[in-house]
Amino acid sequence: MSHPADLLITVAPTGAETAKADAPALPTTPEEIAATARDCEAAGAGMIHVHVRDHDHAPTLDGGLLTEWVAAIRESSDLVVQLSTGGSVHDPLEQRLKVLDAEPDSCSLTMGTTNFGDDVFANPWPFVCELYQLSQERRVVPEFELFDLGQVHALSRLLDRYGPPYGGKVHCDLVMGVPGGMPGTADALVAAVAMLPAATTSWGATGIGRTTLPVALASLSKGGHLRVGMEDVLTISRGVAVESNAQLVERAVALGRLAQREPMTPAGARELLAVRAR
Ligand code: KMH
Ligand code: ZN
Repeated sequence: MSHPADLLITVAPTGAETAKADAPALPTTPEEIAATARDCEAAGAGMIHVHVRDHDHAPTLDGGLLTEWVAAIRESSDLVVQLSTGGSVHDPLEQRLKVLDAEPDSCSLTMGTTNFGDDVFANPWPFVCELYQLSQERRVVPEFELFDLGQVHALSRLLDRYGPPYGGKVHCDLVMGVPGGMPGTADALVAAVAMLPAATTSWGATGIGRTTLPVALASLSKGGHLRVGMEDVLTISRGVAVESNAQLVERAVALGRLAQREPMTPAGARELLAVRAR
């Protein structure tokens, strides 16, 4: 029996937190990200959430490298390209606004400041408002990253004040299990989903580290989408390192099929999110 392709799987392959030396499978060059995009699309991903690395494998927001990575992904895959505007906890706000110059299809947009382990992931309200208006102006579809319930509520305020995003769809991603944010539990996910603005058209979730499976299963149970990838988890089971991002996508596809959900193609993802035609 076939089921409609109604599950968006987003792969977040790199992040800004893990060192290449600690996880050699982490894609940190244009060639590696291109191969990752190709393999993850073949495995069932529809969108890629991208943090760029420099020639020393360190996180960067360098405009030239961002443009190069976006082009490399578009050459090897049809994935919806979402650039991170979160960057690393050390990136200045002005530089994070410049990410949109690289003309991604989508950008992440975190709805508030969060303690992030021993660091602070800064997203002051004026910055959130400026980035949101910039995304509307540049016709880039935001994905609202929600690390706690206060941020879910802040999204309602943002939409009330500035209207709908470019394209008219409101897509949210619950980022759970960050030390400092909401826990990666089914109870927290249910509470967050209950508070999503009425204008929400789609949402997904990801659980960091050991919360990855509980959050994925809870998201599927509530009809949500999935984000997976080495930005969020580095082990496939206790003590066993992830071999590749595609391996995590394959597991997400298998979980989805148990819930009778089929992965969307990138074309399906473009329609779901109403990204600008290129
Ligand atoms: N690296 C984190 C500090 C995003 O991509 O927008 C922020 C983050 C969220 O990963
Ligand atoms: Zn990210």
